[in-house]
Amino acid sequence: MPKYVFTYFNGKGLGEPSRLLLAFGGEGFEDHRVAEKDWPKYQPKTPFGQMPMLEFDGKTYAQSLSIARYLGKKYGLAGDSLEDALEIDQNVDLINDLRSKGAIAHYEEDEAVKKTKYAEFNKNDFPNLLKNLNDIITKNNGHIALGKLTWGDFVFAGMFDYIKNLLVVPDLEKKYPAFQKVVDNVYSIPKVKAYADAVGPTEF
Ligand SMILES: N[C@@H](CCC(=O)N[C@@H](CS)C(=O)NCC(=O)O)C(=O)O
Repeated sequence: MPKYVFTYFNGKGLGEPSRLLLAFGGEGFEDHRVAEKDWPKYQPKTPFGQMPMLEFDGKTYAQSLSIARYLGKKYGLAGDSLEDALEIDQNVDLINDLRSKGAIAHYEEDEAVKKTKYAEFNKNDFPNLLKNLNDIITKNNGHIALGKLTWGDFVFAGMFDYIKNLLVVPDLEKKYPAFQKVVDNVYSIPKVKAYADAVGPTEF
C-alpha cells in the first residue's frame, strides 16, 4: 500500500507536476484519477472543493503548488537556502501568472467576451509573461531557477501542455525552444520517463 494517494482528473492540468515529482521520488504512489462524472461524489471530500489533493498519514492536502513545493523539498529539489527557495517560488509564481491569465480567457463561457479577453491578453499580457519566462529559462540553461533541476522544472514541464492549450498556441515551443528544454530535462529522467511511458498519452 503506497504512502501517498494523489487524486486529480484524468488529465495533466494542475495535477501533472506533482505526479511527475512523485514518480521522481520513487516511493510509489496511488495515481487516483477521478472521472468527470464521479467528481460530485469526491468534491465534498476535498479540503477546498477542488483538486488536486494529496493524502497521507491520515491527512488530506490541497493546492497544487503547495503540494509540488512540499514534494520538491522532500526530494531535494528546493535549493539549499532561503534565497534559493525564493528564486524558485518567484519563477513558479510567474508560470502560475501565465497559467491563470490563460485560464481566465479559456474558461470564459460567453464567446464574445472570451474573444475580447484573448485579444486583450495576447496584446497586453502573454507577450511579456512569455518573454520573461523565456529569459529566465535561457539564463538558467534550460531550467526554471538556480541553473539546475528544481521542483520548478516539474511545475513547468507538467503544466506545459495545459498552458499551450490555455493560450491556444499548440506549437509554443517553436517560438520558444528554451521551453522544450525544460520539458525534455524533466521527462528524460529515467523514473519520470518510466511513469510517463506507463501512463501513455493523456489529455492536457
Ligand atoms: N488553486 C487551486 C486551483 C484548483 C482548481 O482550480 N482545480 C480545478 C481543476 S484544474 C477543479 O477542481 N475544478 C473542479 C471544480 O471546481 O468543481 C490549485 O492550484 O490546486
